[in-house]
Amino acid sequence: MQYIRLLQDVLANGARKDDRTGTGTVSVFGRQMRFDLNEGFPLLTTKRVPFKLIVSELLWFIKGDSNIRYLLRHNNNIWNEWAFKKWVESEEYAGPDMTDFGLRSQTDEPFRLQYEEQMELFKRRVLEDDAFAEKYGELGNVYGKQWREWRTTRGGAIDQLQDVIRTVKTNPDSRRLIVSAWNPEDVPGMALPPCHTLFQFYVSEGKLSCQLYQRSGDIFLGIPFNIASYALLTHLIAHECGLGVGEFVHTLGDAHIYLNHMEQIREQLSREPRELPVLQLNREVKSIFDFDVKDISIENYNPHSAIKAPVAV
Ligand code: THF
Repeated sequence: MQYIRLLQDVLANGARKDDRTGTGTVSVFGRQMRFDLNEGFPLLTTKRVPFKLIVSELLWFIKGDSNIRYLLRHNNNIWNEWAFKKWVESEEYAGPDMTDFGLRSQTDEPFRLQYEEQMELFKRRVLEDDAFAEKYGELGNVYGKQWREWRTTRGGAIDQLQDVIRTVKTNPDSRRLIVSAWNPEDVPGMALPPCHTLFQFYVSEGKLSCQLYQRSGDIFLGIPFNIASYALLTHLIAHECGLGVGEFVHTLGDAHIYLNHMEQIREQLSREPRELPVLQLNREVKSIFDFDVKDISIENYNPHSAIKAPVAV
């Protein structure tokens, strides 16, 4: 319901705004959703959201990995475009011109076939060729790196995630339970500076809450993933720390609907939300760093059907 209200809000109050990707958006600034994690797991029911992809992406962040090879091994393709972009813009790439592949593949059918062929070749090479994967599967200092291995000016590294978990255990009343992915020194060299920039934990009456500040949110594709991902992270950390779960508070900066998602949004608005699913964790696993995709599942998830939409690159 909160998500549906956000959609209605943006349609009613949003302004036309152009963006980096050339797609165009309708956007509002500064919104907040709150999800009580005790009322069920916040996975959208007005369209099917691929929960497995959310799990493998989050475990990839938690491992501190920033190479798409891990995602590809889990049949997760949501970060491919970013690595592919670096590859086709490199000196070594000798295939057909892929300039603006994101936009062109939506309108130019012969180009789309070429693009898909090049993307398949790229994926296969990342999976099979170690040296290639190291060079072109790597997204750089994205979430995983900043969470687990923030580089300091003295040449060391900070494991923000490990530190925050330790502090939740030892000093739960702390008001400094923060992980920042926004590293101003790295931002100019990043393909995609972090959208979820900073999150904070809060412990009260034995329950762990989390608030995320997201600077930019793609409401149709990204936000459903982001809500579920941070809700899952909160559950995992609460589990390790022996706490219950409280709320996930989602604060948004530029919250936008891409113009080529409007039809999909209208379809979604015509649907009735259903009962929320329930998260199941393998209780045998104690540390969040030891979870595997098979240890995390969702039950009683009976959503409306999936709705396809192109991702803006
Ligand atoms: N770029 C844009 N334009 N939107 C985003 O949401 C976004 N992300 C990440 C990085 N750049 C972004 C990538 N996250 C999908 C979901 C999350 C993504 C990227 C893509 C997506 O296409 N989801 C489909 C299913 C995909 C599938 O089955 O393979 C869906 O229907 O949900 C924000 O973090």
